[in-house]
Amino acid sequence: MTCRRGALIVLEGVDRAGKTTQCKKLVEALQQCGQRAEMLRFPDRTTEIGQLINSYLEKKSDLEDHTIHLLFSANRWEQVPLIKEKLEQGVHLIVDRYAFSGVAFTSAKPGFSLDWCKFPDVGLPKPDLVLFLQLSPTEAARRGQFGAERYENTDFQKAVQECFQQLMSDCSVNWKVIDACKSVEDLHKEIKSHSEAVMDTAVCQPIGEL
Ligand code: DGP
Ligand code: NA
Ligand code: NA
Repeated sequence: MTCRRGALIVLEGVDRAGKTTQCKKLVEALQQCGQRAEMLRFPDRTTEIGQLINSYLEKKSDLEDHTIHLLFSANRWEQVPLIKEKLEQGVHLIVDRYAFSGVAFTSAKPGFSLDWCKFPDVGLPKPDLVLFLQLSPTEAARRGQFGAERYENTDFQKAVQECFQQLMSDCSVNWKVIDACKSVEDLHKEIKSHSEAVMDTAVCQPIGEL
């Protein structure tokens, strides 16, 4: 069918929910079924903007909170031509974090409204599906120590989780909440079946905008 574009599927969640592992497994599984699928991740630390973000996350530099928010958004915008090109070629894109992390992580800081945080990402390609890997703070703690990067502490992650909850009340986004406590394989099966469902339907419609 000539109308078929690729699906844009995003995995979101607090740190250590297993997003990266699941993105990789989904891409592999789709490829094994003969589909064209590729993984993207945000922040993309390889670009010039990504290197500024990386240095901020590793606490090698300090940036003002609005400034870093806009850099994270710019880091998504700089990939938009590639995202559109791939989708139009029929490649499914599986994305490790997107604008929702952008909004949740900044609005968890004091003095930032959800609306202000959302604005820079308005107009980005809209995902056909956003899978939210839900992880309780207790289960997160069981997964061991946080690393040394900025944001990797329990109190901040709780605030981020609350911001994600607010974002999930937006019905214009196709959210699916998944219990990330499950085994890697069970989680994978659930994610794959939700993904296949949107690949069968959403991809005959034009790419939307956030
Ligand atoms: P990761 O490479 O997936 O471990 O993500 C790096 C960290 O950056 C993680 O703590 C989440 C946070 N993060 C991801 N995207 C954004 C964003 O757009 N804005 C802000 N403020 N933080 C983000
Ligand atoms: Na991290
Ligand atoms: Na990750």
